[in-house]
Amino acid sequence: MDTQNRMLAMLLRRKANFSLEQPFYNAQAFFDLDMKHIWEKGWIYVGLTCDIPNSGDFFTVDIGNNPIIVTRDPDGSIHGVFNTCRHRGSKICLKDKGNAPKLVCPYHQWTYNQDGSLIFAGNMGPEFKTTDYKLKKVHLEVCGGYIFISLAKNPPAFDQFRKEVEPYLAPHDIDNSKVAFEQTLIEDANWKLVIENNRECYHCAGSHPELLNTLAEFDNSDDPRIDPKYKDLMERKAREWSAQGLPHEPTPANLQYRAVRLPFINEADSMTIDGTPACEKMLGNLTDRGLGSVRMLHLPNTWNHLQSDHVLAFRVLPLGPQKTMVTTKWLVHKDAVEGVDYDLDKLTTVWKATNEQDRELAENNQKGINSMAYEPGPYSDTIEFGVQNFIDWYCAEMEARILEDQPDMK
Ligand code: 3BY
Ligand code: FES
Ligand code: FE
Repeated sequence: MDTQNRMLAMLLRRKANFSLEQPFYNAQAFFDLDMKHIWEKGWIYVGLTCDIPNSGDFFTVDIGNNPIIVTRDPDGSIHGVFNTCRHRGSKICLKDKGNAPKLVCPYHQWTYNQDGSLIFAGNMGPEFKTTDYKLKKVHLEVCGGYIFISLAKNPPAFDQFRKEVEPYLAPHDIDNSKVAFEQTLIEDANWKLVIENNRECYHCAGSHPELLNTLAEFDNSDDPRIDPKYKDLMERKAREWSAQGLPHEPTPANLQYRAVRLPFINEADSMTIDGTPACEKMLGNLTDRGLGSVRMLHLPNTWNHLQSDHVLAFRVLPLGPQKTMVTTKWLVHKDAVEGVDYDLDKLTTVWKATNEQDRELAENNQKGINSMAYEPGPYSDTIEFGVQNFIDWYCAEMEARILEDQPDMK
């Protein structure tokens, strides 16, 4: 049986609300199918508009074997192109980020504009037409400062996500923010274990003392653990936020994405050790410090906390069946000055600690799953519904796309 059929059989016999069978988490062949059906077809969060504020700024990102360049052109537009030269295929940009007035291939110096048009190719003869050799473009969309790309020929719709989620992001004005700090962790765990771990706070009490100074463990008003004190706080904050025109109710039920604004506990304004703001200058035109955070999720690869003084943006990229890159960015207002308006230690302590703790949890999860003793185990209905939602989304995507690929199986 080929791998697609093997995976399909496992998807069809899957026990609802149980973790997946072992190969989903550790086999190269299943990882290759994830790359093909999820990562090369859907919308993937790659970076932020404030990563490339100026003309000629670029960053690069690899979606599996596909190196990509995201650039800003002199008109201010953002483009995504494959980082593969149209001459003999060399990778063009070798740096993670930078500024370059033109994209020059290091091999034979074919030279491209930010939008991928070829403007110079030496010694190619009189018949050669530069217009025949543009860099291949990827689909690119921006929502509230978040840049998403799709490598698909015909990507899924993006508009509904933008329409529902942008109003939650807009007040935090990511366009006018800057990256104060960036951290990349390479975790020895399958990307789905990294996301599963993020989708529940069952593990928070046991592992995240710093985070739990401020974060409410629940992100849903019908969570049975919610105490009356937090319910009152939610109601009071909801009134305040509505009065300011800030959306806060959860976006309509949808397995792939979600936005909601929720208050912090302990009167906290920001996810710092003591709950006081990490940055004196607030984002955008915000004036109220007590905005809790907008929790924004877009599967397969980003979750976020947008607060009054800083934004935390997380990006997950798969490197191998048991290797995942997790990049965290801490954003503050672009005019905030380090050492005056914010202190890097204060800004980053909580999530540096949390990320380390989560890395260890995901890696331990992977090690246990690799054992011959592993078998799928049950998710809690009351406290791991976020994991159930993610796994349901993943399984539905994989099933649909395998069937699309093999129409005779329908
Ligand atoms: O992203 C968060 O804030 C938390 C951490 C653990 C669960 N998740 C909802
Ligand atoms: Fe790029 Fe030759 S491969 S110029
Ligand atoms: Fe965690």
